Amino acid sequence: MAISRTGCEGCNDITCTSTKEVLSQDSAKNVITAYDRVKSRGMSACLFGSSGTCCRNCNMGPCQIIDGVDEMIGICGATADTVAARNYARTIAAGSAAHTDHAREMVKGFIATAKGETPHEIKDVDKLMELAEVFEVDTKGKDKNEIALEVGELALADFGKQDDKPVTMLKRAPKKRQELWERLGVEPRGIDREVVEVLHRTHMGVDQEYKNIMLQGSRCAIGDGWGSSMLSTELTDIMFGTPVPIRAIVDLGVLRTDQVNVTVHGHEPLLAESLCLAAQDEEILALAKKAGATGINLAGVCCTGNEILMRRGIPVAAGFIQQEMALATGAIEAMVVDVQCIMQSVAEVAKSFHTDIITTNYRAKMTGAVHIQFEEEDALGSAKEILKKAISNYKKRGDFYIPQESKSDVVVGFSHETINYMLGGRFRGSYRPLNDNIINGRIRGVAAIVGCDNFKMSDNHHEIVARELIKNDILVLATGCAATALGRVGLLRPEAAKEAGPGLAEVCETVGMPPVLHCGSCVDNSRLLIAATAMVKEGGLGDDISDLPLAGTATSWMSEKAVAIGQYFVSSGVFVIFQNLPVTGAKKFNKFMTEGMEEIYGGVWAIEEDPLKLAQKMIAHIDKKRAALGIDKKRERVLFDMAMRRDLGGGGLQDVGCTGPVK
Ligand code: SF4
Ligand code: MSK
Repeated sequence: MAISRTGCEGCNDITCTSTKEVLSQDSAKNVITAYDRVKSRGMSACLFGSSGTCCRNCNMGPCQIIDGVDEMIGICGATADTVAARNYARTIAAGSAAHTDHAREMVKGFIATAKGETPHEIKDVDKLMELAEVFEVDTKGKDKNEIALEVGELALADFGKQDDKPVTMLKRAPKKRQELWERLGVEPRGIDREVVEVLHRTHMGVDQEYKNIMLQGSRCAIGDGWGSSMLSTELTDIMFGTPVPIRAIVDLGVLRTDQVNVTVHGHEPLLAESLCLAAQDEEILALAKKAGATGINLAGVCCTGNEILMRRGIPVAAGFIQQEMALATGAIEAMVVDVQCIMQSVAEVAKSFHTDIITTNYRAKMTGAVHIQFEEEDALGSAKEILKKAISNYKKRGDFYIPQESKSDVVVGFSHETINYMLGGRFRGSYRPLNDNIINGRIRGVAAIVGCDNFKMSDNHHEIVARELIKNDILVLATGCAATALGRVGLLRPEAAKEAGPGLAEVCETVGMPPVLHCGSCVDNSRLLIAATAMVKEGGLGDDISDLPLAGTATSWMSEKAVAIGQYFVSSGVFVIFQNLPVTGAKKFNKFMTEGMEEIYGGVWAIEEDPLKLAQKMIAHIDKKRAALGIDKKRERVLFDMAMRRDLGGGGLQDVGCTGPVK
């Protein structure tokens, strides 16, 4: 049966203006999107799959388990709790594997850069020195490339380490947390090893005790968050520069009528950074002009977009949920993709236009796409070849529609170092003022909104959650496609402070920062672990991450990576709430995940489908932590006097290098 094209009729789940505008154009009339596929299915998702109790781990099944019904356990006797835990741990392993393989590429690119084999360079020497200390590299008498090479090789070794000592980056966690992990036996030993062990232990007939399975699930997730993801973020920063606040624009209106539009989609910034360099190359610009364009307009999609948005102010055209809409404009000459979150449907949508989908990574090919392998040792050459292909399409552009008005100003680039500096003031650079503002109640707590979009839900859930949080004086840190979604609705502008509660608004206005801080791509959630650790180390808010008035959500999660991220936050002591999780079909396992985890880690999972109630549960958790710290009675407002303003205002946006007029 053909999928019916609903376009934007009955788009009651779409609130995004640019999406609606593009889908209602004649030029997009043949485009079938994920929204159409969701509607055409006409049936709800499989109950066993969505509640976690479908097992196909051996060929006696697949077995659909109904908890409490004797004849509905697995053929092998596996119970609902075992099956749901095994599936959950496998989801964590898959998400961790995606981050890990991404991180490995970044470490290898870092090593190649240290050896002078790429067009990039070691930019952030301070951060390199910090990492050298973590890896105990003797830096005396060595230049930055020699140090980087040693750090890179030691980092790479942590992926395949075979001894039983913890991976190196774990020592960055609060002391008490490290001791807890050691007691529980969940310190990751080798980053790859933990993924392999999850797959082994969840194979038919191995680990059949849900709590024990989840110990390994946590170990694998910790290896992701504190290991591979953190390595990826840090080495990427050292190579391409640690982000500082920068002005930019997001949404489909960033596409240009007069330029060759090239979107970069996926996750690994090595290719995107090379494209940024190649787009300024004289030969390439001359070719673009010869084709009748005034230049090359690079724009991001998903997290590759977030990487170059944060570091270079390159606009982001679309998050995950708008990848098909970007193509449906008919204005894109090439969508260049690497790995993760690239929907196979983009190749089909592109067929209606002159657009090439260009795959660039041997690990991620797609029927209907053109493949141009990105060669790290000839990064600029590969990038130029890709841009030449895009330029050759420019003259073929047919009817197109760019929603010109749909572009939102954003200020992005809030790395942990920036937050430290901005809130710490001109001379100090510390988390003291943030902690003090939490203690005195101006800021009630901190919340992370991370992760994906999901076509099964209305597209405004991130916004509902964020508005409720900031209204209640909770500072929001956002990453990934959630951050893009919040940018589209104007919450990444300093002016959005008007919508915050009085205490948070006062802090934001004094510093000149938005109430929602864009902290990077989905792999950059490790920045939030570092920020939380810095808050603990600063003092006054307990002695572990689990003591902080902190909560996290991946509202509208889609990817397995989101579950891995959630689990590394829970295992680090954070309350994490999703709109749904595949645990509800297994009673004991569900209770363990949503209650029992707290006894072990101080962090716990929660589930709430309604986005407003979800935000309110985050606030309730933050208040619970405030009460435990004894700072719940101090929420009466303390107004800034001039001295306090001077003290805090010294580290404002301009001081950290927030540059450039909004284009
Ligand atoms: Fe069924 Fe057990 Fe095989 Fe899973 S492992 S498919 S529950 S028999
Ligand atoms: S791209 S993992 S949809 S955040 Fe990182 Fe976005 Fe989620 Fe992919």
